[in-house]
Amino acid sequence: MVLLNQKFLSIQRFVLHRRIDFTYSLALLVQIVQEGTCFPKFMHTIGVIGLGYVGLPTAIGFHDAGFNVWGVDVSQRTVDMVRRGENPTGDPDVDDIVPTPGTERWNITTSTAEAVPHCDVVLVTVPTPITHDLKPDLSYVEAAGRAVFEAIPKGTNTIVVLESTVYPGVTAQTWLPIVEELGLVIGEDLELAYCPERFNPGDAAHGVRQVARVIGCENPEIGAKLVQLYSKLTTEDVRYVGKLEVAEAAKVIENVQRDINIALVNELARIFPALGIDVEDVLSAAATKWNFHRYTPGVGVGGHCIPVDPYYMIQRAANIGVPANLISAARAVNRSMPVHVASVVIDLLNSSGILPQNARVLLMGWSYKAEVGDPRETPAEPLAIALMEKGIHVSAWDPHLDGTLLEGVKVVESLADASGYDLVILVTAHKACLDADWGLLKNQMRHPILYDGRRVLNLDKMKELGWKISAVGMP
Ligand code: SAJ
Repeated sequence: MVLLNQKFLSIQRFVLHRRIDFTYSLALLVQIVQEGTCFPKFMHTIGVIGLGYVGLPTAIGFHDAGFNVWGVDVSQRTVDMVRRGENPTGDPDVDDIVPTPGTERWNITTSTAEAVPHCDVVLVTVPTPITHDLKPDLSYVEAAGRAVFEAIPKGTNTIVVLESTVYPGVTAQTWLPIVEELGLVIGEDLELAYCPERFNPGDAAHGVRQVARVIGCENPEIGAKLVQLYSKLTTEDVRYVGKLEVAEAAKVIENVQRDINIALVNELARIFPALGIDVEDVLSAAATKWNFHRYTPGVGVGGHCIPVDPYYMIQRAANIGVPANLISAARAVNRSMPVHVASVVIDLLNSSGILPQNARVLLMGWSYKAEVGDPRETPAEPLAIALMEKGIHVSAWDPHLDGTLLEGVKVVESLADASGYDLVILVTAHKACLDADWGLLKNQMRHPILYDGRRVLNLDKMKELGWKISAVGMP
């Protein structure tokens, strides 16, 4: 009786709060009548293809939610680490949650062919990077899809969900030809759906179990079942939004919007200093208005999402001959920031009588953002390259990363050993950078010049400590 109330409550909630797809609620109703439960009885085993920053916490989330889980990764190193209960990703939030060896319902393998026949639903969480000429690289999505489809037993109607960020149309355009080539039948052997990952790396409040999700699928019944499946993973809202392209487009524009908003403040961080105004003073003033959305200018936009996904939208628009001028312009502004910061730093050195070819610069942080150990698309790299091109000796300290960062960049293991530098650039706002002993570091400097590339330091305090200060967006 309780269950029945819950089910009708959930429908009522949908009706009340959403402009719903009638067929969807009908599908939910039919399923309740047929199966007597709103949790599809055949969804017991979940497969996750790709155990990276997204896939591993997702696999762990479904395991914690009570499902049998098969995790697959092509990397033997990743599989060996996960099997040992270790965390192969650079995300510290995953460190303590990897199931220990021998845990029930937890199967880790490099073989998609071994895993898929056990699975009712297969989630594909592989990278969608860009090529060197800034074009979408769908090779991982294609390869993962083919491996999954080749392993699906006929007649099992396995649901395959793409979670990677793509442009609208990729799920169908990339996977349907392979499905047809393999002679599989949608509705009998498999169903395709799209549910973009949205979790925010380094932000425990927005992990895979705390973010709202959207589901795109041509079949509303499957859409209904996936809403319930993901409702077991996340505490937040899960919504069926209709066709695949709607969900694909929703995710990519979430990141496009963020890139554009950041580009605006980065552009202002170049305009206002030329007017003798500090951009942060302006942003603080503007932020007193209720609908001003504040972003922070910085040395650049990194990671495998924000500086990448807009190129997917740019390509899709180009394919249909519609200009994406704003998206392209924003990308250009954000891409230019590391070189801009390098030129400001070189001016700072010159104005202090330090020839670039004799200068030694220390980068505080290398990861693309705070509290993660992730160097992908980090702005630190083009910044270091631009400085080294002028003959500057570049070193970097990042407690979240091990080993070589970039050829030519000297890795500093401990700040206590960091001495004889002429200028420090704060590149990543790790807590360890903010909490560093800036007084001690200042005393170890050849020239105590500090450039805050993230506008996170208390610059007045730094000045009191004797640093000569400058920062992005500061005149
Ligand atoms: N950044 C700025 N100024 C800001 C905010 C960020 O310069 O005001 C920089 C960061 O330092 C970093 C880059 O932008 O270098 C991206 O960092 P982020 O925290 O904005 O985003 P990601 O890449 O870690 O995660 C994003 C998130 N997307 C959105 O917030 C719209 C996350 O929710 C997504 O799940 C993720 O992309 C993804 O996987 O797509």
